[in-house]
Amino acid sequence: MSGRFLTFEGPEGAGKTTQIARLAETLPGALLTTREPGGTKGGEAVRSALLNPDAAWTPLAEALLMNAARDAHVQEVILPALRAGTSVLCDRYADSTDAYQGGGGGLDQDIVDALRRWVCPVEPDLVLVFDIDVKTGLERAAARGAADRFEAKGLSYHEKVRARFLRIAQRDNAVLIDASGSPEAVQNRILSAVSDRLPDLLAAS
Ligand code: Z5A
Repeated sequence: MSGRFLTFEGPEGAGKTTQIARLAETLPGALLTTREPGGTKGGEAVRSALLNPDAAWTPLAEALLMNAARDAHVQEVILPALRAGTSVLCDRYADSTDAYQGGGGGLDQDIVDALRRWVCPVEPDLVLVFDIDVKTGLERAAARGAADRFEAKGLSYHEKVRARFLRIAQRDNAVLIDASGSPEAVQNRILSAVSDRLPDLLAAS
């Protein structure tokens, strides 16, 4: 596998989507940007079901659905791209299941870990974990329109999600990105982290 795999993680409204677009414009070489849940036709259908504010899913059902979508995404999109030498910038991946269903929803860690072993044959080269004060993130997301099912969960749920992301950021393949301040300031922090951890990606042609 020769492409690099970068994932963007963090709480709601942290600015991941904005920053993926900016990084994709900056990086040389073959690149694919994608997202979870989603990234395939089936995955996007699962996404609609999961975000529907009228639906009620338990944390276990959420984790199963997220991983059903992820399996298709990994097999149909991520692995073929990496094998072809294309780097992948992915808006959320398995660490979101850990943070939301595990941290926020209280799902047993053994289940989260087992699903990851079954569904994820590839782990990211770099996980950019965005960190933002929960209220600020939710305000940013709310400014865009009606709340989806995850945005509508309470403040304490989102605080637990953030706490789990802070733990994930301590892993060797992860780096914590302060997502406060202007989009330009956040972009500079990301470029600095990528240049530090994956200098070959910035040099690729
Ligand atoms: N989920 C899960 O539970 N388990 C899983 O395994 C996976 C996902 C894979 C996906 O919804 C939901 O699925 C997600 C977790 C769950 N829900 N939550 N919570 P989504 O894709 O709609 O949610 P999201 O990933 O959090 O996306 P988001 O709300 O769009 O946030 P974002 O991508 O981090 O932020 P953004 O779209 O770039 O920016 C949000 C707004 O803030 C927008 O108006 C921007 O213009 C603005 N913005 C961006 N940067 C800044 C700065 N620096 N300053 C001020 N304003 C800014």
